[in-house]
Amino acid sequence: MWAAGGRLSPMLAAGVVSSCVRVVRCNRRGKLPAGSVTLIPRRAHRVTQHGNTGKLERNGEAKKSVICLEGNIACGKTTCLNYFSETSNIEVLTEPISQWRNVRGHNPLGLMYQDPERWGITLQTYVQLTMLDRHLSPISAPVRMMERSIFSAKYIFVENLFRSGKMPEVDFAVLSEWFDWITTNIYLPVDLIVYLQATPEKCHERLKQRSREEEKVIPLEYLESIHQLYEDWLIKRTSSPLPAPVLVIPADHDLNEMLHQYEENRDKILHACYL
Ligand code: TTP
Ligand code: MG
Repeated sequence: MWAAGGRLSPMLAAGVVSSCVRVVRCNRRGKLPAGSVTLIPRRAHRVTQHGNTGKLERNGEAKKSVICLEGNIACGKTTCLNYFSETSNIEVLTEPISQWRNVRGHNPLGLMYQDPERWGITLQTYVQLTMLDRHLSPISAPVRMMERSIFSAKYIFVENLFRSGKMPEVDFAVLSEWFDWITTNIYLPVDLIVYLQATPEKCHERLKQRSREEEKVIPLEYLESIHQLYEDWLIKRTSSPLPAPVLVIPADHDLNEMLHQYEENRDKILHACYL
């Protein structure tokens, strides 16, 4: 499932220089600390090579399952996460969107929607960092459910900006280099992808209802492109590699029916984690 890495220096492989590996941590309010990085205590999160893949991973943690919740903008990911957050033994991680709207007083999300050619790289670089931070943060329950992943940020949003001619080739190349380095050298396990499959029309309707300021400029065509990329990735499987098996849940239904579906799929979701 994962490409073998094996690019570590002998010293890193032996864990000798593990204290040099820094991981940016969120503070309690979920914000990246301004101007600083925190060194994860060596004993708690020593970085070693993963036995099968040769990638960097934290050790000292029992095997935990990671589920990534995927789907178009406003398809209902947060609602689904909120539902499962009431289940014991599941840790829920919502998307770091507040960080994308406010990094040291700047709003890269808003800037990107105003001028994607200029600010797409800025937003997507920061999305990639914050998603990596999410993937690497210590897991506090046997099962983690997280909103999106570093994979969809790249395979869907970066890809969409590039394909639609809104991201210069050089920006795409630099982001791709970063992404490839991260996924080659760092072990980011995902056990299951839950795909909330909604029509672009339904997402557009929900988007207008919730009325997030930055998103008021999003036309239906944008959601159609994102939808197509998701379908190619998770259903047709013709585009980017899949990091995990996929469970598809139709997501056009009203809230009550969606909650019912989540309940019906509860075992599949939890069981699939132990595959
Ligand atoms: P979503 O990840 O779709 O989150 P959401 O809360 O809107 O979805 P849901 O209602 O299903 O919970 O997107 C948040 C915003 O961030 C949206 O405007 C799309 C944008 N975005 C990017 O521009 N680039 C990215 O890489 C990602 C992940 C999101
Ligand atoms: Mg959300």
